[in-house]
Amino acid sequence: MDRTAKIAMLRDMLLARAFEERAAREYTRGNIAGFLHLYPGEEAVAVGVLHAAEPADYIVSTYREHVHAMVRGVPPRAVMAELFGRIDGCSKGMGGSMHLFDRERRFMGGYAIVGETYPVAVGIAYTIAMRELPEAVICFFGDGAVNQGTFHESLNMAALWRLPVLFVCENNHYQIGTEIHRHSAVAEVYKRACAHRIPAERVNGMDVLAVHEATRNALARIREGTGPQLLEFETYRFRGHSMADPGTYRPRVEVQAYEKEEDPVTVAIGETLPTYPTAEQIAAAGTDSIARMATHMNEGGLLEAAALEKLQAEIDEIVEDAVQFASRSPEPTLEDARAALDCNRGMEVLI
Ligand SMILES: Cc1ncc(C[n+]2csc(CCOP(=O)(O)OP(=O)(O)O)c2C)c(N)n1
Ligand SMILES: [Mg+2]
Repeated sequence: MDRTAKIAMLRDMLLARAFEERAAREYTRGNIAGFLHLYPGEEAVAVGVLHAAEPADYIVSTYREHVHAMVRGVPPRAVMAELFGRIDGCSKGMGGSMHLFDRERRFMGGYAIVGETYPVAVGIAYTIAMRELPEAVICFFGDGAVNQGTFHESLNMAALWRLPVLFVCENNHYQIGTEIHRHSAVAEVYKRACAHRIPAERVNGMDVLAVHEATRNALARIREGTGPQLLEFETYRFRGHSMADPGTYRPRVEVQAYEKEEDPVTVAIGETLPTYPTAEQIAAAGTDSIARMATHMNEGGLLEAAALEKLQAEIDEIVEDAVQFASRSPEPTLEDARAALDCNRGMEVLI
């Protein structure tokens, strides 16, 4: 992978972190209503996967999807305006945080129901297979979503019909407050795929280069016509499940160990954090996936510290601009809502 491609990935990870931390602030200021599920800590997964995808591929994601949408090319302005519930949002302000959508970029949603993404992905993949196109569907889901019936129904169909789906598990080890060993009899998600004869692999989701490499290989196999693949990325979210969640069920030493990639015992001995980490503490944390990539670039002579600072400053401006844009955008009217209800009139397809 060349320097430009690596810088593009690092840039998207920095944007992801800055955007989400700002969204948290706007939520506490009352500018964003409803649920808000943030992505800090997990950036390497969305960035590594989506940088390996082609523009013709389709993406189906969960309610923790702001970063997936932006990496796919949805402008930060359109994402922030959607979080604010404004007409210039990518779903015209009527979807909100959990329902981002952009047909042009083949970003087929944001879904709030756990386990909802699989059947949608399988449906799209079925159409691709019928048309014999060289496209694929990337279907994101969490570790908690693998216990839904739709997981097995969809994997079975996808395997049986050799559909071009890449199933991507973002295993952050928690289903809200329930740790994976308390919600799953088989805690290694990738092992479940063998029940449906789907090749699967577990990868370090904190290493963006490893995520990218695994995804590129899996997509290449899918395009050869071998049928679906599953990748499990082990990752961790630094914040609570949503903004409504103080995250008190996770031992502080565990959170800190993931952020700093430190030995939990050492962290426990020297435990210093008096409360759940703040955004500033998270940002100042040690070698998380972003710092890991930045170090890789720096040590490889690909990006100097000054260039990184400049990149960070550019990103801060983009995020500020997105917030200003969202603040200026009007709320949708009743007429807008009516027009949205009618948007598919005349496009019905009879089978
Ligand atoms: C069918 C259904 N049941 C319950 C919920 C409530 N719920 C929202 S998120 C969530 C946890 C899902 O955890 P996971 O799949 O691991 O994703 P993560 O939030 O960790 O990214 C639950 C149970 C829901 N949205 N849909
Ligand atoms: Mg989870």
